Amino acid sequence: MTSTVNYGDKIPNNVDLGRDRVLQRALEHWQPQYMGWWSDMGPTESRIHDVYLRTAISVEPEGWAVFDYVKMPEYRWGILLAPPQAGREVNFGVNKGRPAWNEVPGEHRSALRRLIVTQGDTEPASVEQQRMLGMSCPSLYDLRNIYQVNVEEGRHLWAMVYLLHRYFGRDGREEAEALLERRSGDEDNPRILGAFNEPTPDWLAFYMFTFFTDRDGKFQLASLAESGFDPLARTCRFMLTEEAHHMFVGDTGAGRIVQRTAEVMARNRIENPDQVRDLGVIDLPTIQRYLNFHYSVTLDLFGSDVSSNAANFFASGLKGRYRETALHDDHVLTEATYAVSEVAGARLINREVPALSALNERLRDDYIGEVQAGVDRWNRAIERSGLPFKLTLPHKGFNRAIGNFAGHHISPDGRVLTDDEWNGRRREWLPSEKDYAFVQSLMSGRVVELGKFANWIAPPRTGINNKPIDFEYVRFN
Ligand code: BYC
Repeated sequence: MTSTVNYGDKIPNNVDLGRDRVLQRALEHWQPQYMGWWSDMGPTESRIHDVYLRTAISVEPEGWAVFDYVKMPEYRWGILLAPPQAGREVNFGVNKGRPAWNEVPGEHRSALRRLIVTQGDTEPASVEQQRMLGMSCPSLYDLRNIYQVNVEEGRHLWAMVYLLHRYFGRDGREEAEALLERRSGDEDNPRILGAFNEPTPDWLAFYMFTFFTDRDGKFQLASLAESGFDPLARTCRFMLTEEAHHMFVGDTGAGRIVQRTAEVMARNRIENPDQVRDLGVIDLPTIQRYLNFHYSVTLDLFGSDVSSNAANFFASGLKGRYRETALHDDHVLTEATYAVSEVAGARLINREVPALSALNERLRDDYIGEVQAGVDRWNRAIERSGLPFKLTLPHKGFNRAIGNFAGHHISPDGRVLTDDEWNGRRREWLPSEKDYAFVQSLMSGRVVELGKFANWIAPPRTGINNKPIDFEYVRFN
């Protein structure tokens, strides 16, 4: 394993792929299928654009990327693992203290494969969800960013497919093929997790998705980066370095929309959403409804509050907690408890359960802390404009389909509602067809003049890789 990536090979890699001819041939067989999937399901009408993209050339924390114009189908999707750490051990669960595994432990094979497949499935799903958005981009800068996110999600699929091919033999190869066959939103063969079957119909949805849902990616990858199965840990460690940019895109993208709306409202001294819409920007209540939707479907991605799967993943050393090794406890958790919320009649109550069974909930709580900080940043833009509006995260039971709140209606402020109360008010809280139609009416074509931005979004503070904001980030040829 080297830190520099071998770009001489058909499949760029730092895992010495050429030494294992059988594996190399299997992956080279999968490669054209992947290219077929990219051609069918990747960004529309983008084949001949030259896009100013970063490509990983090493896995060192400093200077791992080069920036250059690339046609996306020619992007060098590679297999990149962070360097091994000498003497690494399993750091949690019943196997704590044993050497980390470099091969799949037989008794954990199917659980591990399930985790890798679930992670892998989200990557192509997000590309499918976003494939139409290039046609309505608000600027060349934003277009380049979505394409960067898309090619890197493709690389993350490669990362999981490498693990499946290298460590799981024939069923791993079958799973790798199935990853290219499922389709986001398909009735017969959908993606595995709920949020990845929801449409991403416009750029506000895209930015909310990259802010909320990519951040689930961060927390899940960080937990898998603690895995006692070392190849998975090393793969996820490098994926996390790429993921940071995706969340930056969401955080700043949604932030720029909020900023633009707040500026227009303040300048024109208006607060009524209809008047705000008339000025061609997205009113704050609509932004709040999008936030409510993306936050709640993303909370579902953490799984059930009380989960024997999660307990098994942890006890067997396959999936840790967020920043497991930095936590100060026994890392075994057989004695500890954790509070989970549940619905008891018309009330919400807290119940202490064994901490091992509540690991999904704990990860969800860690995640909530971080998204709150992002929403606070957006609110500062509203405050700066002197407006009395505040974006808020709804209660974590709001609009949930997985876990203790599934089957109940919880208001954004955390009250248990009857069906009638919910049906009477859900349009206030979740985007309606009308909201989507309005947002999409603002995004009917793409804005591609150098340095120009659509009316509904503020320009970014700086460009990419120290380039100016009016740089030609995409050439259409
Ligand atoms: N929708 O005990 P349960 C990312 C299933 S995002 C549908 O509740 P468990 C990215 C569950 O699969 C990060 N089904 O949960 C972001 C299980 O089914 P099986 C992706 C759901 O197993 C943006 C059953 O319900 N990575 O990277 O403890 C762009 C009972 O399971 C859902 C991972 O998720 C749902 N929301 O935990 C691009 C990490 N939730 O197995 C990329 C790997 C649960 O009985 N996955 N179910 O058929 C995991 O760690 C776990 O599978 C989960 C679920 C946390 C997802």
